[in-house]
Amino acid sequence: MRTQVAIIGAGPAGLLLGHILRRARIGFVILEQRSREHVLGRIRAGVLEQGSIDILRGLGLDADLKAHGLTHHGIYLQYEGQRHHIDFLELVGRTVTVYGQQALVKHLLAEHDRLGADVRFEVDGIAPHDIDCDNPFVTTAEGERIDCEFIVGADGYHGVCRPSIPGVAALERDYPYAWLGIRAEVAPSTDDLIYALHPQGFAMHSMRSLEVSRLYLQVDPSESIDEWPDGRIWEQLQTRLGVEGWTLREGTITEKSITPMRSFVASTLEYGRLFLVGDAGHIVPPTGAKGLNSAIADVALLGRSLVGQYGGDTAMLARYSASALARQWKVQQFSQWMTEMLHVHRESPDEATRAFRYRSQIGQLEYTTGSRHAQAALAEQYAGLPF
Ligand code: FAS
Ligand code: PHB
Repeated sequence: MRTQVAIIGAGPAGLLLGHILRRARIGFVILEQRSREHVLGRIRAGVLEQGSIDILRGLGLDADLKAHGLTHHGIYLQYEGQRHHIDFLELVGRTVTVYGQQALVKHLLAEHDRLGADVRFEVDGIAPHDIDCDNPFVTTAEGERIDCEFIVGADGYHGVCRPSIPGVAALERDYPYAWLGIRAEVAPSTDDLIYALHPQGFAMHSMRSLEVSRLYLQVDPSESIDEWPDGRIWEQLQTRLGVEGWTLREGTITEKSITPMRSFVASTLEYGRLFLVGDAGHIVPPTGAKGLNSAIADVALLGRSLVGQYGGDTAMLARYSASALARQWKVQQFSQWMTEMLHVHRESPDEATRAFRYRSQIGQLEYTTGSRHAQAALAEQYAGLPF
């Protein structure tokens, strides 16, 4: 088989890139190792920046988003029993939209199906070859060979593409905590998302619709979900999110899982005719709601660059990795800042250090919620830097 672009991975990055290429009449195939059901079943990100929505709207892919997305004007920062609203619309004139990654992937895939795209699931042993030549190709465990002109690694952190880049390095750090996330069949108890620092740990109240809540608790990375029966989860959420005069409604938990936290950036997002997008190239802790949005930003840039390349303008593609990484490091520092400000740091060896760290975080939150300049800086980054 021959195509122009072979996309490895059918997550949001791979599926969105396929839509951009189709509009420019550039041939592509999407190769996914997991089943369609697995890809559609993953519950992950929940917030889209305005820039991401503009990309989807420009591609005519926002029908479901318009019907089910929830526009939010800001977030709440909570500490020491106080809840402060950061009003993005008032501060920087932008909003964010709560819209689950699961719904986005479902819509992107349904559109590919409707338009007859070549998206293949349960493809084993996918391997890129000759990525530093003009005619790279991909092989599969079943012995198929797909000749192409470009290969795009949209295969996530554990994918096969990044390791195919000779000498690629990783700048990364782990965090001494993880997130326990639940999906509950209960109406949200808040209008905007609540990010709370509490002595017992971080907690967040998000949502997926006006009937479904999404909530998170900071836990130790070594903990197992079996140690967290539903009653203990709700008890901790009540403790960490509770403020006077407010009630957290509880409901049936339909999904719960623990996700470790890391920050990771590859030293390059390209090698020869192989390009990386999304989690294949970088990972952020979810505190800043940047993982999915960074993937969309990469795809918007690479998509435009490939369209330019086929139109004779080679300059954008030549700059793709440098441009995408420059934006990504701004996102990395924001995600790290939000994460370290809002989580309890138990890794410090002695109580005095832990107490100092916690009290300085309260100072950070008091400054941020008390300064219009600090709030505007948070709003500008949370609502999304320009693509
Ligand atoms: P993805 O990982 O989504 O997709 C990669 C695809 O490639 C997968 O379908 C995988 O099966 C496939 N693949 C892998 N190896 C392959 C191979 N060798 N051959 C073929 N296919 C291969 N972000 C937020 O903003 N907020 C959150 O709350 C949040 N929560 C998260 C929770 C979890 C458990 C995880 C893992 C991530 C979370 N993220 C969150 C980040 C997440 O949303 C990612 O940023 C987003 O999925 C990135 O999309 P992709 O780059 O497409 O990668
Ligand atoms: C979510 O709704 O899943 C979500 C929202 C904001 C975050 C992380 C996750 O920062």
